[in-house]
Amino acid sequence: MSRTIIVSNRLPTKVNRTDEGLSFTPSEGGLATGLGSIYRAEGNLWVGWPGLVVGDEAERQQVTRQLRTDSMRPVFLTNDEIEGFYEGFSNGTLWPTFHYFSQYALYDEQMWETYVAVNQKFCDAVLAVTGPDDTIWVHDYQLLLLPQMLRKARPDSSIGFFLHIPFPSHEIIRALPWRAQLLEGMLGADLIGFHTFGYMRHFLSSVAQILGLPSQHGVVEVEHRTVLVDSFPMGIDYERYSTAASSPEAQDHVVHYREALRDSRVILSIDRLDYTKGIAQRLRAFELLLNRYPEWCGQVTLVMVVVPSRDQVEQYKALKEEIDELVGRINASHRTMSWTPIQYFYRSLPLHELAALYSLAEVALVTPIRDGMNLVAKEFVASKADLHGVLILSERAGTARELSDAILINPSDTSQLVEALHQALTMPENEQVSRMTNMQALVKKYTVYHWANLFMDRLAHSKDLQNAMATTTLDHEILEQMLQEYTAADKRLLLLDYDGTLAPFTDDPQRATPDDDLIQVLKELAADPHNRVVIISGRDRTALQNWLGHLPINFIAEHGVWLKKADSEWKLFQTMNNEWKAQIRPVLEQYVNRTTGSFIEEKEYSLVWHYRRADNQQGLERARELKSHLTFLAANNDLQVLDGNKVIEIKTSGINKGTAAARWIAGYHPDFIFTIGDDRTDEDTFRAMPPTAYSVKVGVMPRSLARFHVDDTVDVRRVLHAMAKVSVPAPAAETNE
Ligand code: GDG
Repeated sequence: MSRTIIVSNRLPTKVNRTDEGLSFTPSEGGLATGLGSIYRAEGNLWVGWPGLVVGDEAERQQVTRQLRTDSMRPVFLTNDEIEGFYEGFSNGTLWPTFHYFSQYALYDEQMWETYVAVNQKFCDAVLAVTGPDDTIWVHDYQLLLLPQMLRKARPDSSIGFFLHIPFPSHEIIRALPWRAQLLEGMLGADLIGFHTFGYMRHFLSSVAQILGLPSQHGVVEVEHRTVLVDSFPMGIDYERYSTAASSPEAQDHVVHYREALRDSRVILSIDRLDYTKGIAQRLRAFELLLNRYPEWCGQVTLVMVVVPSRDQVEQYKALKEEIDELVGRINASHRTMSWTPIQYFYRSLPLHELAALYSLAEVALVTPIRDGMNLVAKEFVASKADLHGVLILSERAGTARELSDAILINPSDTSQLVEALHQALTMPENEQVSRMTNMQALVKKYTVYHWANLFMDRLAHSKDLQNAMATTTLDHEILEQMLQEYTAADKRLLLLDYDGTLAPFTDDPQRATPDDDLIQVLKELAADPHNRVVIISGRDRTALQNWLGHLPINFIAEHGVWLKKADSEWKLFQTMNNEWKAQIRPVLEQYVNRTTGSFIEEKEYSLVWHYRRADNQQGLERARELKSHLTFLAANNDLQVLDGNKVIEIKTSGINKGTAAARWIAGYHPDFIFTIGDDRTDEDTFRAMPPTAYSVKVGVMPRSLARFHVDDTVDVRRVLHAMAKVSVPAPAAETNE
């Protein structure tokens, strides 16, 4: 049975040492919730560190036993490993670099070595509990090398990777001494996911510039393997937050807070302590608001929750001091007997208290300097049952790409932040409701469950894509097998592409005339009464007629527009039907699901995907991807894909080599098919073939829908001659010669 294994640095349960022994606390994090239904399903597992150094063997066994009851497998780390791998390379090198704080990044070879060793430790732990058919989903920056390590051990496994933090510009990544190894590590996956299109673009650009691997429509070719790269904005468990906010427990807290705050209006700020979150900048903006708009003094309170995090690291200690100082100064200079400007909590709150704050706050101030996504913004939106409330959101949080109805600000622009606060506090109710309605619809639809399902679907798709494009060398053994089938067959169809297949390319296409050897071999093949030789080309019919028209062979010219049988005249190919819509529509729906704001229009002979209302960049990228996806699917369906103004239209009428080849198969009923070609238009032919056909791709890049490949036109001739040799010319043809 194929299982799914989730791997992340931390397990969704934290083990603590207490006076009574070990305690196990389930994590309330978004990832744990979103993946809960996956890792707890029959046979599935979550592999990770339990958050505590456990050296004692008996204790390790206890932890392992306990976690096993909830589908988890611990990876135990030593103090040195936590220092070098987690606090060191992960949080001291990668975290600052990926958040554009390169000035904080440590470049320490020892830490790197520990990072490699711990990734290997995770790899061993995963391999110990998985089989080759299992699907493995690796998470986040602590495990960038793991996909490649797993790939080496399990070349055919389905491996996904998701990065929860930003992927920065190539200019930042290139500063890392280990940049190539890190990118190669990630490329071990079959699917690499990011929160936004921008991160995905940065990654692809780094892969191109650092590793020299180009990409097309988010597909990177790595050693004959395709890796899909895509954006999957992570959502939240909407119900959980909307229910928590209106629960009696949360509402009790609301009453309690309201009493303490009297009539003061609440601006809310919630983060883990981190220099990426812009906490100090936010405090300065609040101070400036009170100075610039003194009418808010006594009227608004900033409720600020800072969750302790990484406080052993130097920058975090310094940040904590800075925040303490700022809060102290602002409170001291503005407070009155009945009003404290900032209510500051340096601790983690239970969910219901957090929900109470979301419910109570009129304004959420989410202004990170950099943030992969930021779930607090989405949780605030989900908590607003009455649709009142304003979200102020940094344009540098991944969420900003989706929540365009928030007041978007540049977190470095304190003055703009002050104006945004003033605007939020004075925003008319109807505007609040209208903005919140749009944001809620989005957060409700694109939940964390939607995110996880989408990722798993795409991972399966990436495997299908790889399998569909794998070819085998047409070696001596296969050739012998083919010749046996050829000899035994009664009605053989040979579909032969011309340029790049029968004839090598020339600088001037008009000079690619057939040589004597080619004419001879075609003649021999055509002379066998069991054979139908069809030249299937993009060339116009005149050239084909002039060069090969004197042979008793058949033609498909201009990619299927013109057809000619050996004994008759040129004819136009034409059909019109709508059966394809049932197949194409689900594909468009998939793109609607993945592209907020896009929609489908159905016309009599066409389907149209509109993306005018989608995020500009994402819309463009998805359009390119959809176009390529449809081109891939549409070929055998008599369709045409048109790239219009913010629309992609698919309509009946396209004719290609595949449709023309299919007509030959339907009319002739061959019991042996050989088809050979070198370019993208020949993929249409390959796609139209039954699985038993000998379809052969010519070229050094062997990825194709064909079953086999040969290197060049010399090989093509070798195969044709071998077939001609075992062909039996018709007696009449012999006497006529
Ligand atoms: C990383 C990326 C990306 C906060 N305070 C309390 C509390 N929280 C919860 C929030 C929210 C979570 O913590 C914070 O999530 P974020 O997304 O805001 O940030 P990171 O922890 O840095 O997460 C980030 C995320 O991964 C997912 O991919 O969005 O960009 O940096 O869920 O509610 N929860 C409780 N008490 C608190 O005091 N119970």
